[in-house]
Amino acid sequence: MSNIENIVILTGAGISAESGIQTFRDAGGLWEGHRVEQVATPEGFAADPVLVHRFYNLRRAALTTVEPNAAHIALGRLQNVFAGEVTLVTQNVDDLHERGGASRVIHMHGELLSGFCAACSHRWRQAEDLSVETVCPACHTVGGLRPDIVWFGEMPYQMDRIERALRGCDLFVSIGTSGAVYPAAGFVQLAHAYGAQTLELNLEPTQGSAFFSETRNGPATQLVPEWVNSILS
Ligand code: BJW
Repeated sequence: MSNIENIVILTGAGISAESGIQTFRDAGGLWEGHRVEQVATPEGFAADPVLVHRFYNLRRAALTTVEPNAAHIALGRLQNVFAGEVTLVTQNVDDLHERGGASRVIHMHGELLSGFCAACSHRWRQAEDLSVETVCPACHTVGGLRPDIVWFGEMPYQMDRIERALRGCDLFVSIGTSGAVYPAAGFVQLAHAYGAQTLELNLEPTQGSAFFSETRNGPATQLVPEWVNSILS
């Protein structure tokens, strides 16, 4: 893979699986016993904000029990050492890329460690539990706060920036994502249409595998460091 200057990397739940965070599709459609519609839609939050806050509070607290793995660390190293540009886009809401050394991460589906005020659109770092009684640190509204997570039916973050990066990349790499959720699932076709090489690194074939020019199957902690070494050698 010579003459590569601009790389876009998309990661999904599979990259954090070996750190001990359960992937979505492997959870059998239930997250901690809840249906997706209950905990990952604006309608579910409106119907039962106490339950949804409890669900995300548990997942936020669980971040303190997990560590970045060799795949996160390899991507952090790539972003810091590679002579060209590495745009790292993740669908994950954990902070393992940052703790693995990555300095510029686009969290297109939001972050567990962020709070969002629906009343004034203020965002802030939120390491503690949120509740229906939490007060917005900016506008002091009570009850308008929500986890800073992109739920189904909502627009993912930084789509303009991601599309610009896809348009200008020579190589698009998808790591540990099933390709079941859009718009991320469509990035490979966009990158291909703009002339990029495309590579999928995943435990097993996915429904999007046919769109990639090359697919490698295996655990991320093995495939990602191998691939990063080949790029940096
Ligand atoms: C390993 C491994 C190891 C395991 N090593 N690999 C009909 C058709 C098309 C689209 C739609 C439709 N109906 C509705 C839509 C749109 C909808 C959508 O895509 N729905 C699908 C279900 C069909 N999308 C949206 O609503 C999005 N917004 C939107 O489209 O806005 C309009 C728009 C239009 C045009 C442009 C832009 C926007 C918003 C999507 C929000 C997704 N949110 C979630 C939940 C976040 C909350 C939370 O975390 O609690 O984000 S859903 C969930 O899925 C989460 C993930 O980020 C996302 C992707 O999952 P991911 O990461 O791929 O995980 P898995 O579990 O699916 O896969 C893991 C993979 O890893 C597997 O392949 C394993 O094999 C592999 N693996 N161990 C390597 N060790």
